[in-house]
Amino acid sequence: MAGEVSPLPHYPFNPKRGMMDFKEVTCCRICSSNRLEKYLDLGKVPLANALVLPTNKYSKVYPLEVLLCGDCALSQLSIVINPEILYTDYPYRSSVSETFKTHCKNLALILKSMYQGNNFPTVLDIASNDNCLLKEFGNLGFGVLGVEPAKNLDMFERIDLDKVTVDDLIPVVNRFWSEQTALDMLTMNIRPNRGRDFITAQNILAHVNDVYDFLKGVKHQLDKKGIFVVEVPYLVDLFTKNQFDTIYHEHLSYFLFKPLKELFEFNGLPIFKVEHYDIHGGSLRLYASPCPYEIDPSVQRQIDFEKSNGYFNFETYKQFAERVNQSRKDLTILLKSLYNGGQKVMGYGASAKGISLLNYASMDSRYIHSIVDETPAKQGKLTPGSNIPIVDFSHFEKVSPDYLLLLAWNFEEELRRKTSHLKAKYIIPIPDLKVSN
Ligand code: DWN
Repeated sequence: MAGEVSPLPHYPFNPKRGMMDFKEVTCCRICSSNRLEKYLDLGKVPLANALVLPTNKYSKVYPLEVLLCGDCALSQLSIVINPEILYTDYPYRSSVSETFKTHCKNLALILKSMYQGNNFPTVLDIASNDNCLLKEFGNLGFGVLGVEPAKNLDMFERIDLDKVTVDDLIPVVNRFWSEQTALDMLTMNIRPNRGRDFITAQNILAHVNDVYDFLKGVKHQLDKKGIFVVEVPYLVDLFTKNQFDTIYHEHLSYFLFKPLKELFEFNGLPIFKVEHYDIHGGSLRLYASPCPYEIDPSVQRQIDFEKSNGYFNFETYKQFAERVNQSRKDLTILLKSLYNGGQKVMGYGASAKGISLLNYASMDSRYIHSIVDETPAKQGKLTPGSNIPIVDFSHFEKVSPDYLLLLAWNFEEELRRKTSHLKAKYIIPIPDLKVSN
């Protein structure tokens, strides 16, 4: 029933250490295998989005290790951080990036073209953040609803499941997505009679520990002919473009397509089409439905691609780990040499990946003067671990850096366009460290 139903799995209480804020992974979250083998260890680092105040620079650190399942080839972290800690006070805002907003507009147009009904289509967006995607659906006449757990996103009306007040703003159920949340929404009649035509989930599935519970929730809310559209970062891009900075505690899983196909089929949501997009460094978009839509050739093509490129061979993972360790050293050497040469370096984009990268390379405010980020919720705070000040755009003029380290390299074009008036050189850390004008 509605109310404060915690979606959290049990986090063992240890009286000597207080309530545990994480738990160990003992089996694969997709196939339950215990054949988990570590292939990457990035040490103990703080939570990437746990920004700190100048008055309290302490950041708790946690192990960051990636394990490969010997049965289904899912890559996954060795621990799960309590999601209440990660997402209740969440600084990330999707809409800061024009690139991502355009990506969302294109997705909404594609789904509108796929809709075959004869009235207004409805869409539920899971982890709707600041409604970056839902606004695009709303502009196209969709009936929209979000589900978002963060308590510090105050751009939209929230639905308190104890007293539903759906108004013409974008209504958002302020809860973690789970089967229980989906059932509570049914109890409160927050579901069109015929179920939702679309459910979207961008960059959330990799953050979820109990993916079976997540998909059961989708089944409760999706129409029998509805389409579930999921976007996830793709492990092949992570490896081929050396995007090791995207490995941090929010990302519990690093997906190949094959384990996802098996997971969705087991849960009665077979994937009938898969596409690749460059957004966020490289993502897969999956189209799934309980309805037996014709299976697009892209599905088998993706499986064949992963097999023929060695992603079911442990050697591939060992080679990636060697490349990561070299990349960390290269960045440290460059930033230290610039520091010793009296050069002033600023970061651009206090992204979770960028904060992680600086911690892997043990870089702090000695080497990086400050980081510009245009997310108001991040400004005035310090990066966890490295304790680098996060400042607003005006600081580029005030500081006049010699170098700009693009920590949001996935938006390189957008960042370059906005700073072309500066005289600084650019440091692009990923896929391979390079300095350019
Ligand atoms: O999966 C996730 C992705 C989708 O978003 C989450 N776990 C957390 C987050 O990861 P991230 O922080 O690495 O994402 P971004 O979108 O690469 O972060 C970009 C950062 O740069 C944001 O803090 C916004 C900032 N930014 C800016 O200040 N000016 C970005 C652009 C494009 C700009 O023009």
